[in-house]
Parts: sequence; C-alpha cells; structure tokens
Amino acid sequence: LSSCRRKLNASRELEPVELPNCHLIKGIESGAEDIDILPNGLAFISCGLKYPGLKSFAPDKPGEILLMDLNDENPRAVELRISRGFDIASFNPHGISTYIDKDDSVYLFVVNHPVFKTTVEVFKFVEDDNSLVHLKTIRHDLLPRVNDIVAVGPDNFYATNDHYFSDPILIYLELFLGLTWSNVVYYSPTEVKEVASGFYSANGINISPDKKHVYIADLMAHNIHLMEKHANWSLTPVKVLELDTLIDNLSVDPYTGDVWGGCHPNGMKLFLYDPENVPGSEVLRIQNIHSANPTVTQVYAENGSVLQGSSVAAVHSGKLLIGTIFHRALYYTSSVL
Ligand SMILES: [Ca+2]
Ligand SMILES: [Ca+2]
Repeated sequence: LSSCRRKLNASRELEPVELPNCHLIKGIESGAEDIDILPNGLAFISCGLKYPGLKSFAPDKPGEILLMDLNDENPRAVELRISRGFDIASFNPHGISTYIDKDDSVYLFVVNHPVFKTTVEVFKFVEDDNSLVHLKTIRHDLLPRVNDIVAVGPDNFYATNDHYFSDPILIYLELFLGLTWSNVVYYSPTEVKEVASGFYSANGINISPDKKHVYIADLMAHNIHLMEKHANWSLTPVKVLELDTLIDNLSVDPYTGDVWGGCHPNGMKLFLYDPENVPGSEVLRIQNIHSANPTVTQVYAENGSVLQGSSVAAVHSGKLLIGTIFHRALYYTSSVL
C-alpha cells in the first residue's frame, strides 16, 4: 500500500513554465487523450475517453476521432466521419497510432473500450472524404486492458496492457498491492505473444524513427523503458530512463528522434479529480535518449488551470500539440522547438 501511495504521490507542486503563442483549440470539451501526426502534418486526436476511476466531462457522449491540419494558419479540429456498420454509440477511443503502407494508404489503429472491454479497431483514412472506413475489430485474450498501441504494419502492432485484470475492483487490488503484471504484447494475424513484462502500469508506447527501438512509458514507475526490436518482433531491454513524474503517452519527432511525454505530476489529483484543486500538467522533451546523458527539458508545467492532465504532446515542424484528459487540446507554435 505504501509503495503505491508513494508512486501516486509524485505530488510535486510545479514551478509554472509558460508556453508562448499558445492557442486553445475550440470544440474539444471532453478530453483529448492521444494524438498521432502524419509526416504531412495531419494530426489525429482521440477524444472523449471514459476510463474506470477517471472523471469524464461527457459520460453519455460517445468518443470521437478529430483531425487537424497543422499546415493551416489557424488549424481547427474536425470530427472524422466513421463508415456505416461501426457501432459509434459505444465508441470509447483510448491510445491511437497511424501506419502508412507501401501504397501510401493510411491506417489508423484505435484502442477502443466499448462497455469497458478492450478491442483494437483498424480504420483506413480517406482524406478526400474526411472519413474513416472501418476495416476490422481485433479482440484477443492477450489484449485484456490495452492503453496504447504502435502500429508496425498494416495489421500488426505492439500494445501495452496497463493492467492485468479488467474488473475495476481487481484493478484497484492490483494497483494497491503494487503488482507488476502489466505487459507489452505483439499482435499479428498469425502470431500474438508477450514481448515485455514486469511493468507497474505500461502506458504510452512508440517507436524510434529508424524503427529499431521501442519506447514504453511505465506510468506508475515514473520511467521510460528503451527496448531493442528484433527481426522476430521480440524486444530486449536496453535501458530505463527514470523521471520524477507519471508519464502517459509518448510521441517521437520523426526528424530529430526527440521523445515527447505528456505527464501527470500528481497522481492523486489525477485519480481523485476535484474541480477546486485540479490536476497539474507537465510536458517533457527528451533529447538524445540513446546517449549516456539524455537531455530532459520541462517545456510546459502548471499546477492546474488551462490544461488539466496532459496525456500527450506531439510535434510537427516546430509546432506542438498537447492533449489533455480533462480538458481541451492546445496548439502551440514556437521558434525554440
Ligand atoms: Ca499513441
Ligand atoms: Ca495513455
């Protein structure tokens, strides 16, 4: 119990770090959990997550996927239409990942929790039509509680299971006993296997620009695991980067290889949401993550006002998008990036 309390209590009161030239994106009122940006500047945003134990501002509204074109002077978020036949009423999107195939087809992988179960939905993005065509729903015993995924092919991916149990009561038990049963699974239509284990709560996952390394954020352990990817899709540990905050989703700058983390400096405030004492937000940029001394920069920090619970920070050509669990996405441009 005490170890869990300690982990949740990364309860730093932050020195605020301002973002110059930042703009709130209108129309996102029920949280933006994850963001993935294509090389051409089109950003996909997963909105409206309902998660056991976390406050939802729109409990009766289905989740949605928004699209933003970061090439626009004043980008707006537009809801993507989803093809008929997909159950939109129970759509509860969590982590997302894009994959561009050899023929330039764009696939969007979405972790979904219809009635709090876990599926992975695969969509094809139709840009001319601002729509997503649903291709398939993936369910598997080794994918009981997926948080985030990183696509490595048109129908294969790595996924983090943030908890071993899917029953809410057992999740609390798991959390409070400090069990390290959270893991990473590789999925393909022909092979599904656990490729990494022993996490308190594996959360964000992403891949290096050269596709040789996979990065995994362990939210409750306050660290990022660097793993080497092999030809048979297995992963082996390289090193662990310790940080003093709860790291959620990870983004990788395709040009610099910098790793960006949306972080929660105070776990208790995150899980026990109080409008009078809202959770803070923190965005970290990690440069040269493979070197002996990576540079960790706190790009944004506050104790809770505009951004409440930054779950993701993603960059494209010097522009930064921050998604938050409890509030809106934020758009930011700066010459320092
Ligand atoms: Ca993701
Ligand atoms: Ca997450």
